[in-house]
Amino acid sequence: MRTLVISDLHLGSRLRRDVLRHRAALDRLCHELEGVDRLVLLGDTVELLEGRPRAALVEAQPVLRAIGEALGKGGDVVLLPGNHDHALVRPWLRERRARGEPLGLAGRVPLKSSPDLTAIARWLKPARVQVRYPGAWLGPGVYAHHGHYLDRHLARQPTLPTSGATPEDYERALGTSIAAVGALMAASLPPILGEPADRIAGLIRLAGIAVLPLAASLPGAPLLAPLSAGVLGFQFRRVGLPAMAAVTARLGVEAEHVLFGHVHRAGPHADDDAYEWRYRDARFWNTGCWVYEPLLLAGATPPHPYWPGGAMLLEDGELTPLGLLDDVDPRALR
Ligand SMILES: [Mn+2]
Repeated sequence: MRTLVISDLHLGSRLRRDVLRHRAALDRLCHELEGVDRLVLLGDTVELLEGRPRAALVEAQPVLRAIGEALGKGGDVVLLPGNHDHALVRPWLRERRARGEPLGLAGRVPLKSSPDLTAIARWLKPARVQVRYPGAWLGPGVYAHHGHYLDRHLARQPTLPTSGATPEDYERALGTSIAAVGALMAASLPPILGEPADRIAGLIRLAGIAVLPLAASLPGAPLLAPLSAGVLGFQFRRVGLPAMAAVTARLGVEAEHVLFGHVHRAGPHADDDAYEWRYRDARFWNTGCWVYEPLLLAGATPPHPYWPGGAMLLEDGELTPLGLLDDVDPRALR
């Protein structure tokens, strides 16, 4: 069985950074899906956080239809919401909380638990869709999670228990700190690189993990230096990977491989120290994203950890990182 894992499509992005709206990128993905049995959409599939969820869903629809068709009748989709499409599982989370049912590591979310979830599953036909939250086991010892829980370790909120934690602990106030930091920066910083403030806020949101530790020492500090791929990469290694390791340890995830997205940085990359991508017996893998972010990619050529089109192939328990858009003309991606 061949499983392809992709993350952070951000379909319906207001600034049109989602590369799958472009034919060349969508064709490349669909071509790959023809040889795939199961597609895992590892969170932030639809951009519902930018205040225009209806428009985002309208723009996502043709992309999801194409994906479903490429997978075909025998194909499976495992959809895991992240922080940008968290609204898809919120009604289900509320109901569980009201009933006092614990969330667990890989709950199965009924497709009918929200109208948008029902619609997304319909668009992905004829592929079969299941929704899991907050994570999913993709095979023995292979755990996948969007990765947004790691934000809680960066926000330095003293609300997590000191040892051990449940998904409920992570769900509490999820995302509010990140949103607050983004708004603060957008409001307090002058435009840089000729980019409007909301562009910067968007970038901060997507790279929130890397900027947060710096944000703590702001406000007013120049953002120009932090917003480069090199510094983001450094921040990610210094704080992002340990934070993801902390999440899996606190939740008691016993996996040989942990896949996540969220931070948009594929890895381990050729230049990365593989040792840093391990914690105890687990290896960590980041799928990368499907967003073209000019501020991070100025002058860059693939392979590059922030280049869109990252994917992980899982087959016979082996994981292989792929850069599906590395050979596509960059002009067709923006
Ligand atoms: Mn995310």
